[in-house]
Amino acid sequence: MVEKTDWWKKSVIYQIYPRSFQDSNGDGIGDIRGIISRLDYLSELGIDAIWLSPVYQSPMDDNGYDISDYQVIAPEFGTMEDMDQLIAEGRKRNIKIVMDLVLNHTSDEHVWFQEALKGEENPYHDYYVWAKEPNSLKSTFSGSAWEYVPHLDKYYLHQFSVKQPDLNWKNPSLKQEIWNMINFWIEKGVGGFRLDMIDLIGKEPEKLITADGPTLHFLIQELNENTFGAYDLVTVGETWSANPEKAQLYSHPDRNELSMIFQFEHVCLDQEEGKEKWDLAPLEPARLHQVLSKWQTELVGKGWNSLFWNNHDLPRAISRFGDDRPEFRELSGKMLAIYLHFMSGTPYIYQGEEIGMINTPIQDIKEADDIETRNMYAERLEAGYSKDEVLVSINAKGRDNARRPMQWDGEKHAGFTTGSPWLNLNPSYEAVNVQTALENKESIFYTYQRLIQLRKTYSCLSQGLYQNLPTGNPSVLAYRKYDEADAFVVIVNFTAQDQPHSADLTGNGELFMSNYQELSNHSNLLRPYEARVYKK
Ligand code: TEU
Ligand code: CA
Repeated sequence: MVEKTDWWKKSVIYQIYPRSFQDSNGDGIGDIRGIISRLDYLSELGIDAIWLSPVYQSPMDDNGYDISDYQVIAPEFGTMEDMDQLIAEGRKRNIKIVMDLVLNHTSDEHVWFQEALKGEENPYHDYYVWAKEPNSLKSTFSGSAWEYVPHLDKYYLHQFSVKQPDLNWKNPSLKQEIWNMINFWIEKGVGGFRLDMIDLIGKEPEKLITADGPTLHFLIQELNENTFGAYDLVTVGETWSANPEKAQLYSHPDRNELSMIFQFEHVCLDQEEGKEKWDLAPLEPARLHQVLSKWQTELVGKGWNSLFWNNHDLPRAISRFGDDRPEFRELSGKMLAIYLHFMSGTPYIYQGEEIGMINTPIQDIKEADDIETRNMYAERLEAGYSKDEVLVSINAKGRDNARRPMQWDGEKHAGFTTGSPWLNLNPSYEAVNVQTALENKESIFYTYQRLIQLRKTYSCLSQGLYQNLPTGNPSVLAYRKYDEADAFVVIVNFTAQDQPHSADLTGNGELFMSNYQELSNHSNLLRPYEARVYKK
């Protein structure tokens, strides 16, 4: 048993979507050698680990979240030697590589599923979930969660695309093969794992149970015991169904399950209650603050938070929570960073968030790549929605918004590729790119760089206590963060207008950080998207 240092409690983790980060061979698709070429940039930003979205062999039906071989690198991303070099080059820069594990399902092109199709007597048949008749379970990617196989006269379960058959975690041989695969990656020297849709592996579909099945935590403890539990690794579970009570079950250190989870309550507030993310509703800043405050107070000493605005499935934070008009893009981007990064937990930065990349509206579904978007579009048109209505939803919440190639400089294709990019770039790249950001000391990049540095200087940021502060104005959000050594007050304006707030929130501290260069002499009025941090 290796000594646990909990290094990840003081770390900031950067997520890379490999297809869109940096192409190195001109085929228009990002790859591992491209990532290696950008490690010095990530080192300058100051991050401690990279969460690498899947790079395994895949038919790319869901851009790699449909794995056909967990121990082979997809040729469009490179080779296993490239992967070994990424781990080694990362280590030289104190950057760990956190692999993305998709354990709820495989690709239908995985050899296990190809064997399973051969018949019930095949030893791999019950690696998957079969039924004589479908029930009412729906796929996240539209339609039924059951697909009929004529020559077997039965259905298999797929909670995602038809090409992503669900694995059967009741099968001991399947579990052993998964454990062996994870240990293969641990032996390679990775820094940890992100576990895709891990709250689904205890599924009991015949009872219409998908998330939070009765065996879920037993399966995760068993997984921990047979793989990463003996090492000083970070593990983060993707759990859309989590609330703070469940989060304690996953992340309380005494339970030997995971380091932390991604909860998604704060990114489900700008949709109609009980409906889908596509059914848009205005976000109320006070509601967002109430949710994040709850997560800050209910895990203290009982588990660990992750902190994020973005990932490869979510729209760009500035477009969603801030304001992507040119006059407010940088201001609101810095405000969002400051508001989130003084909170307790492990922050995650999604590629391009640190330079303020924004959403990329489309005018026609032909411009969309993502299977979730394309399936929803067809389903909603079938249900009578107009094209315009559905495109409004896609432009607000579609996953392609996060997958537009990284903007490195103002040259052709923003330096992402010398070929033709697999997905068109956001047109803002001539002004919004890494090179411009590095040259401008007032850019969002340097706000993130400073916040990452502050996390290492003041343990109050990563694990101090949190106290919500009423401001007398629902558009002004504030909290106090403190420990025995330091105390900070963070106060932000979530709107494009001046906003007054109740006097003396600052506990007569000194102004420590702001997203405005010129200081205001109003102690109880915030300018548009103004963020201020006071320190006592
Ligand atoms: O995501 C699970 C998931 O449900 C979201 O992707 C979904 O798109 C939701 O509507 C949020 O936008 C994980 C991966 O992150 C995602 O990329 C995969 O497509 C999915 O699982 C299947 O592996
Ligand atoms: Ca490439």
